[in-house]
Amino acid sequence: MPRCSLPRLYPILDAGFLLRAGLSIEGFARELRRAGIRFLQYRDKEATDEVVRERAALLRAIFPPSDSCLILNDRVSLVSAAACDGIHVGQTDLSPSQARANLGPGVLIGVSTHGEGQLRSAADGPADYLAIGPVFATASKQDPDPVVGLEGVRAARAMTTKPLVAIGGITRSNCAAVMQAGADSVAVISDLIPRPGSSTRKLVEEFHAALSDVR
Ligand code: TZP
Ligand code: MG
Repeated sequence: MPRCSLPRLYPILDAGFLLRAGLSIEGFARELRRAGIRFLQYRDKEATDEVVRERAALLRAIFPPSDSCLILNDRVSLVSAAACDGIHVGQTDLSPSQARANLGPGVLIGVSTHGEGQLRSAADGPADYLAIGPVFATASKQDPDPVVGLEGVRAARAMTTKPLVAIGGITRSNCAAVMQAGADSVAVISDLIPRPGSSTRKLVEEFHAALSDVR
């Protein structure tokens, strides 16, 4: 059994997104930690395996296994070397079954799905949580699938009892509606990025306030 359980707010640190915005990976990670985050996905589409290992080591130092969970995106082969607690795979990565076979029972496995067919097959597999999205339009993913809307979240909820993560265009304003539609957790990239007048810490607090009213 994986030791990590899913929080309501599931931040994703997207290295490419941060660097394009002129922000430091370390600075953003430290700010998330100061805001109380203890469960983080590290997503890095463009970096080499070597750079991913280095950045994962930095994140692991900020989010140590003693109190935090670090989930790696895509790269099943790096989970052990990067000392991560889990892996998040997409439809074009290794399957959850292959990931489970390679990584064993203690590693948390999440899988992205983009509609009913994908969700149904993932629901029968060994993933610990299922992600559904994009719920709303997103600029954070290249070539995103069509949006599934709140209706897609409701349909996904009806198809599985596994923990359900909603992703794509989720903000402080719409996260409560997404949870009410049946999500257990909301995964967020852009609405946690600091901007003039709002630090990541404040954004996390606002998410928590919005999520505390739900169910
Ligand atoms: N998968 C589906 S949408 C998405 C991913 C990785 C991007 C989510 O980013 P944002 O900025 O929270 O919309
Ligand atoms: Mg992927």
